[in-house]
Amino acid sequence: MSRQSLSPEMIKSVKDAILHKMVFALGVEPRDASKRNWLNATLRVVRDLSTEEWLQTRRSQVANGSRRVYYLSMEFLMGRTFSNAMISEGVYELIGAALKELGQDLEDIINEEGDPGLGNGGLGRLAACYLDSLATMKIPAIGYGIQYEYGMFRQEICNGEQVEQPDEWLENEFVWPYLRSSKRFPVRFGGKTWREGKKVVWQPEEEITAQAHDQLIPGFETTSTNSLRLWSAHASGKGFALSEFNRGDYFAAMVKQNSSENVSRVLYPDDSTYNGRELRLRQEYFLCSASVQDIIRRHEAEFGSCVNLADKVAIHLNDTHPTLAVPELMRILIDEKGYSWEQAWATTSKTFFYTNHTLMSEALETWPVEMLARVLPRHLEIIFDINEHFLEEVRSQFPNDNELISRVSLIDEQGDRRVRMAWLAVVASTKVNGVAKIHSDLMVESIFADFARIFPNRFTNVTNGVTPRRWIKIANPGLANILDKYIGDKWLTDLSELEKFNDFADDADAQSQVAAVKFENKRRLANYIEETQGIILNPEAIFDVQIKRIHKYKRQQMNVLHIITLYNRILRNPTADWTPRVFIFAGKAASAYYAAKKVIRLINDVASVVNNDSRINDLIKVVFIPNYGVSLAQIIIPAADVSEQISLAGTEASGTSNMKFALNGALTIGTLDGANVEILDRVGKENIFIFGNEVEQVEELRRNGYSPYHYYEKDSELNEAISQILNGKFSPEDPYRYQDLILNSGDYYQACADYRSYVEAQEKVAQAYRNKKAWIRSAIINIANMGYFSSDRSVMDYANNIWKIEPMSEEQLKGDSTIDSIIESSNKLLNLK
Ligand code: 26V
Repeated sequence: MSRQSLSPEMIKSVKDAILHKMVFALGVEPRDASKRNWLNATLRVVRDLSTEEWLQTRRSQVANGSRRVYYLSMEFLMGRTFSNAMISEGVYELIGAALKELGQDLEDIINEEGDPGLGNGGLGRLAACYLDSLATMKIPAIGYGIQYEYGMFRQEICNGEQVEQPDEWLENEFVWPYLRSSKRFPVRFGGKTWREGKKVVWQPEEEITAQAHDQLIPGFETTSTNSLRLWSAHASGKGFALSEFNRGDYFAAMVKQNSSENVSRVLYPDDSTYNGRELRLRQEYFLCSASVQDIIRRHEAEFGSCVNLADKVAIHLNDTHPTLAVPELMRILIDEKGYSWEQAWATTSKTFFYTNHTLMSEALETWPVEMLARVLPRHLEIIFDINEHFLEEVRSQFPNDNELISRVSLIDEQGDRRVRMAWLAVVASTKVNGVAKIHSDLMVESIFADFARIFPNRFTNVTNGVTPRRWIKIANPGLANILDKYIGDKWLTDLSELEKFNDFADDADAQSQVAAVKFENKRRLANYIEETQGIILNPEAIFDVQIKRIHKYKRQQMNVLHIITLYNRILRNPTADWTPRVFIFAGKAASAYYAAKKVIRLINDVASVVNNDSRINDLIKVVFIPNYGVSLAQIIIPAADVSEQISLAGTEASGTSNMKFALNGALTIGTLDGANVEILDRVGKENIFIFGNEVEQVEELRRNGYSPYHYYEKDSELNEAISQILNGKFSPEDPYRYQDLILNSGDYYQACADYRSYVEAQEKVAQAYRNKKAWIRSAIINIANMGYFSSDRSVMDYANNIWKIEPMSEEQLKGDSTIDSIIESSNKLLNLK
């Protein structure tokens, strides 16, 4: 449905539809309905609008035999579905008008929806932006993931400390997905294998069932509608549980049932360190096995066999987490379809593609051989076979280089033997990419250097992007209206159109409107903070924001060192003409990441001293907003003046909030790391605050034996700030609280080395902010030059250069409307069951 003017008849028919759902889908009397009931009834109406288009999209994909991409990811951070679905269908105003006549406020209803936290951070949100863009760009795609019963924990702050609470998001009925009772697959574990002639037989010991839940992913202003299929784990009728039932031990059977269902119970809430736990291995295999079985089932229903699988199917691995899909596809082709090793490998290695999202060695997955042998014995054999074939190839390409062989072997033979999942993903994939230019370059110079010699054409870059629908249109409707007015509304599906906004950088009207919207967004955030935390903020102050997972490499602690320095300076000279500042933080720390949790506590300790010091006269406020997630980001980002992107150069693969902030007119203070480098290229150095050591300098310091004491002794303000932390100035009731935080832990991420240049960059920020016109001009230039960072551009890069998939045309999507062809393709679809 496209945007159209509202007639009383249309409003009436939507009202009727909502009331119909209220009564016949929810069984609720409209006069008794709660806000949640109104949300659910209305969401059902909007889903109906998308459902027709969804079925039509599938029908035309089948009719056209289109090549498709399957995006496998352990995480999807989708955010709320309701407003996104309304704007995609072009019915936002219509639904608002209908709800109003029903006595409901659209904003209130939108805010009723929960925010499923099925991911940790950047990698999961990127997957969600990509699904939105794939549908909008009309690329046939299905996302596959896990429907965790408990997503990312809910963060509470008690006495300044993070406390983790379970997020029971499924308790509030989530009406958006369709439960696909007929789409169930067995997933098997354990047992043993043996040879029967040429065939290998795997007799598993345990079986669980994967059940599909489908979410519609509507493209923006197109009928193209894709799916996200999430699996939940259930006890299978077969296996242990049943035999225990047969023996009459009901209790033992039910306990077993619970343990099967553990597989989709909870998201691993730690993206900082690989922890090698068996349950995670089982989760990863669960996703891979169910998804690969489903892909093959669909392909065979459409094409009769797997012979042309690699022509029609691209399977994308979102980091190494779903890499077991490789041996799973090999297993099915060889053991179940009777393919030879060579045929199976030819198909498999043309089907897979892999994106690397981190260079940090502690996050790279390796599974102990012993564990794989126990949990997935057949897959381990296949991995050994892949390794043997691969090493043979390497030996013929680089004879007599045994060091190379041991470095690239899929099995790390040092210590307990382990399978290197990133190596397996590289060996099995047609293309491997990093997520920003600098990251892709470092990737082939560091972790994959050997592989770049072996497979010189395999490695490439696709710089990340974000969806302008959620991150401008929904999060910042004020800015969206300004853009529509000055440059038309094509930017929504072609973000390069934003360039035209450059012409208005010096236009006084455009400047004042952008400034007014920013001010309004700051007021909205200030209200939220006052209501939830009772802290009153001055919306005239600089809103300086760092929101992301708490990690040492992201250096929230360096941000705090600057705040303390500013505090000391103001105390020394309270009557100088200071620029008032609000420092806003949000983000979760992994529950076992001791140092990250300490940083949260430090932020809150510093906040309580600074915020309550009357000598400071409200010139500085520090706020930690609890429970960061997608919906909070949608409120915070449009209100930011300054975007903190201060990771140590070479550590942040890309970052995506950096893009969202700049797109919403915040100026970046950042290092030459991740996508900051490409943001600088586009906005120009006058419109960004770059500081700190570059990658080469970081490496040189490491080589020469970096010591934070050197900087601590030389720089009196750094010395003062660190000493105050160490002496308990911010924790008088517990003066030793931060003894181990900065110096004693060795400052691996060189915050002390970059401190001085960071403080100087912050001085420039404060100075620049005083010239309101010049600041807004820079904000406009930031907005106007962010077109490149649309996830529409990213997914088209993937489609053109990596997957080689053509978008569908609007004609193809509409399909041949003669009834015969509808019946023919529907019949094909029915066979898909
Ligand atoms: C690792 C692990 C380790 C095992 C347990 C669970 C878990 C979950 C996630 C991860 C991967 C972390 C990698 C990651 O999130 N990378 C981020 O990817 C963003 C999208 O490409 C990018 O913008 C960020 O810079 C990068 O840190």
